[in-house]
Amino acid sequence: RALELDLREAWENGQFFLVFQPFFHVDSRRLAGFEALLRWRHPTRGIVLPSDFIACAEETGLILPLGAWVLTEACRAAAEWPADVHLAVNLSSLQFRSGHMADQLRDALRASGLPPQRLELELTESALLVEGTSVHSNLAQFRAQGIAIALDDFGTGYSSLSYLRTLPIDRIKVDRTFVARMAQDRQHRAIVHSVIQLSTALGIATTAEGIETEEQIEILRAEGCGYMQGFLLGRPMRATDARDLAQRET
Ligand code: G
Ligand code: G
Ligand code: NA
Ligand code: MN
Repeated sequence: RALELDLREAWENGQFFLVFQPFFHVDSRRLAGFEALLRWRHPTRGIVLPSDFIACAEETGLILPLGAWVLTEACRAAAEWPADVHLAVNLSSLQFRSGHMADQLRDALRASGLPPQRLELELTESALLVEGTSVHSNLAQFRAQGIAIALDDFGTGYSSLSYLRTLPIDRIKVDRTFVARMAQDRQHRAIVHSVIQLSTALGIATTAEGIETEEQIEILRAEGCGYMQGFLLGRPMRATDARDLAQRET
């Protein structure tokens, strides 16, 4: 059956849910927040990951109501966490192009009571680079409300380092392909080093993705990376487990 039909049915039958993967301060190893990640419980295929359905959801336009639902649900969950635990939500560039982003953000924050200072929006390079100034003015408006903007999967796209200076961002997430190889490969380590150096000089926070070994944590500490995320530290978990972890850790 066509994925498109399956997706429509999934939306109508409430088969989507969120999991939350924690991220931590490198220095103290304290919990800093959670990233909301979308999952689809398919009736026969089991749990389906975003890489297998986000593109289709974008093509069919489903990403707009689905994205609004993600924002609402994630903010509702985060409102139960201690006040210093932040929430990161992934956004598709299509959600920006819809022109409804500002309204959706306002509604999700208002309905949940989550302060905007605890919300961060994750965008990929392609979303930030291709779109031009309307996205940038949107982001500036969100940042003025206290919402943070993160550049996801950094290093996998085409953006130049000098471009970082002009982007309205608060955080860079160093893609896990670099983190995975930095302990063994000098060139990957050099890239991680340079990104952290430049980001820090520009006042941009850094999060390293895909931490799987203690050795990687040691390298990140030596390089001055601020935040880290990965299976070694915490897998994506259900909202109730995230809440328990947040209350235990803070
Ligand atoms: O755990 P994982 O396979 O879920 O996530 C892979 C990627 O899928 C994320 O980095 C992100 O780019 C994308 N993703 C996850 N959840 C969402 C979501 O709610 N909305 C959008 N647009 N993308 C998501
Ligand atoms: O694209 P984005 O980086 O936002 O999504 C995170 C994706 O990376 C999710 O699919 C998540 O399950 C996965 N992920 C998170 N931590 C790790 C890790 O330590 N190792 C690996 N291999 N994947 C991870
Ligand atoms: Na992300
Ligand atoms: Mn990422």
